[in-house]
Amino acid sequence: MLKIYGLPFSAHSRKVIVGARFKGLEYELVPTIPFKPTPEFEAASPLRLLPAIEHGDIKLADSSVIALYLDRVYPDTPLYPAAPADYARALWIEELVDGALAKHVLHDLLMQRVFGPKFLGIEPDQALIRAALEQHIPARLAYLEGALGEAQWFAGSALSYADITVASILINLHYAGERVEASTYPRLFAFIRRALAAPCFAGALELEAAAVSDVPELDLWLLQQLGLR
Ligand SMILES: N[C@@H](CCC(=O)N[C@@H](CS)C(=O)NCC(=O)O)C(=O)O
Repeated sequence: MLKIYGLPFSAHSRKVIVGARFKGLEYELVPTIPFKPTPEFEAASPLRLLPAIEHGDIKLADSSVIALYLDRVYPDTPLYPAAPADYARALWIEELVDGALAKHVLHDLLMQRVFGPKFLGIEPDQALIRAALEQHIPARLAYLEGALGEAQWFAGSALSYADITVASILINLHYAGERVEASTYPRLFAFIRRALAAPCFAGALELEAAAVSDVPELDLWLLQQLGLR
């Protein structure tokens, strides 16, 4: 069975969980706190980042690497498009989110506002929060809004890991107390709702809704909007 070291409300873990559900894989989620690593987790994720997997003899870290691996092992339920241009585009969207949006959502907002004060006793860095909200995040959201255009999905004509990646980080943006407003980002606003209605996402979010109760500081507006809370 696929073992996933992660947390339901970690954006990168969710990407792997949703992919596993799309593919109909049996999986075990091993709740893992990155700064309290177990030897098993660290053996799979030497950088101590969530998520990591064990699959038979294979141990792997990094959500994108895991996604590519699972898509090769289970090709009958593809989550990367076959056409080369669409495939490359899926990889690019993942890279953009992971390399240039995720850290601003996860570190500059969620860590400063919620996890740092709650678990590590740190004071929020207001300059970091301001730069994320005024510069980094709006620039990336505007890019994604344009990249989606009139399409339903980010890469090709079906749900792919690109969509799972974008939707997943946007969930965490909402957990941090921000909104993707229909007035500013109409396509992304509709996209989130379309993506989260997919059975693989809806099922994962139902389980996640139970886990987020442990962190009442998270803003659950989006889950409430979707009827999941
Ligand atoms: N590129 C990595 C990023 C993983 C990542 O940043 N994971 C976060 C949780 S969503 C984490 O483990 N953070 C803990 C830390 O930064 O110490 C991936 O795609 O898996």
